[in-house]
Amino acid sequence: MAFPGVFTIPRRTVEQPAGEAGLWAKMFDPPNVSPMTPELLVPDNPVPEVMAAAGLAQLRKANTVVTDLMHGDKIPAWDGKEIIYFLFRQKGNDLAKGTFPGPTIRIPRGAIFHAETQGHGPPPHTIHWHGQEPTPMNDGVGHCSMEIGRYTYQFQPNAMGFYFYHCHRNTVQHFEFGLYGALLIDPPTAYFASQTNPAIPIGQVPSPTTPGAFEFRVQANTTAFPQFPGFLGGDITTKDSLNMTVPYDVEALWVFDDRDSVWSDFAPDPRAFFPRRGNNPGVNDRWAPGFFNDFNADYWFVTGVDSDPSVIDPGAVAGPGFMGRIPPDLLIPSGLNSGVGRVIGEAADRPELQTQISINAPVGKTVLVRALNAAYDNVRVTFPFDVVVISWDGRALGVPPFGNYNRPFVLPGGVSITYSVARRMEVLFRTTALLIGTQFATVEFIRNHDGALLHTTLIPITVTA
Ligand SMILES: [Cu+2]
Repeated sequence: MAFPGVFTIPRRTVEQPAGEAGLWAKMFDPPNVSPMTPELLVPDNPVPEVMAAAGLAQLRKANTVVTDLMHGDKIPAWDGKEIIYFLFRQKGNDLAKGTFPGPTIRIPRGAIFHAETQGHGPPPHTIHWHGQEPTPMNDGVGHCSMEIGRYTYQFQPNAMGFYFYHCHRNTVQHFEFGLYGALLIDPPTAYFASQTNPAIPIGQVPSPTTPGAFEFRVQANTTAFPQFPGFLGGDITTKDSLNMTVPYDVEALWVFDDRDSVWSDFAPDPRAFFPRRGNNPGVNDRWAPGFFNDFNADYWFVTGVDSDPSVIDPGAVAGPGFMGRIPPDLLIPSGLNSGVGRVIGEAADRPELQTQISINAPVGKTVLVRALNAAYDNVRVTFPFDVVVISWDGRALGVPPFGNYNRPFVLPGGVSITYSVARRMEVLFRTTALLIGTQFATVEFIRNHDGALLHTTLIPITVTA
């Protein structure tokens, strides 16, 4: 399809210095200085009585991450193909070049959060905190906030939930190249547990039902689903309350992604084909099909792990038409499961406290699956048994202040749910003896413009006696 070209946007591609030519296409009006960080708020906990009780009233920087925004790192895919990534590298991250996806950041609701960032431009980068409500300068939207150099983002999350952070400069490319990570807003008392006992993982809260115990809790209204023990209902309008939360035993993070290796191949030298026609880049050029204006996924991932089709079909090659599978028993290392502080001490060696990708749980556990679509295309997710959808797009269903307008629901086994890029879904299920064995959740990647099924990946769910 040809566009008439009458609706051009008056913008320019900026020439770059020798040696940086064409670094990452579409770099309009790049900044050359970093803005001053506005007046810093103390990264502190808004529950002073809790802090005082813990002897932590003077604690500082507890809710701060230090992160680099990297670009140009190569990671081989399942068949050895080297794909270029943009990556977050957090201080304390064992992997020197950063990780794909970025480390999960957990923040207690209401805590003032700081991200001390350093860009390594060009190209410029930002961090957008999707689903949060920072001030405009801290919102991380390209041209409207920090883009380059050093900057300290700060915000105070007001609602528990499942969010994510990503670069919002040249978003389609930078997000697509992997510059994103999960952002979990835990119950407000999560801070108390992790700061009073380093053996307690970030995110756990003092149990409201079992004195002296600590547990993970997620906001959910499971009034209609008594299979999940420990639910605390009631009025959640009271700040810092654990009402309308339920404990979970196992946490899994599924991040669906796809890559077009042609985009990767041309990223370092987009001028090899840009512009194809015209003489005024960004104004009268006509992009040739098959490059940055035309996304054709040929590699697929779940939480950074290859959906490897060769384990099913040894003759598989990269591209649509093959089914892949991720390995069983995959854990996200604890060091990447908390951007705010680390799981240290004995907790770091306890796999049951770490976030899973493929699921492995004994009978009698509550399993929470957080599933983000970070792919360019839509995904269609199907569980092999009934699950309860407790949140959509990051916020719990059926809880105040909008609980009258929605509610959690059962997604029956074998029935699929489809969602588009940036959307999140959280489900709960309880492991019973009927589920013993290994089953698979299926995730189908659906091409946006025509609904074609491009790739199916299988995620193992193992339940043991
Ligand atoms: Cu970026």
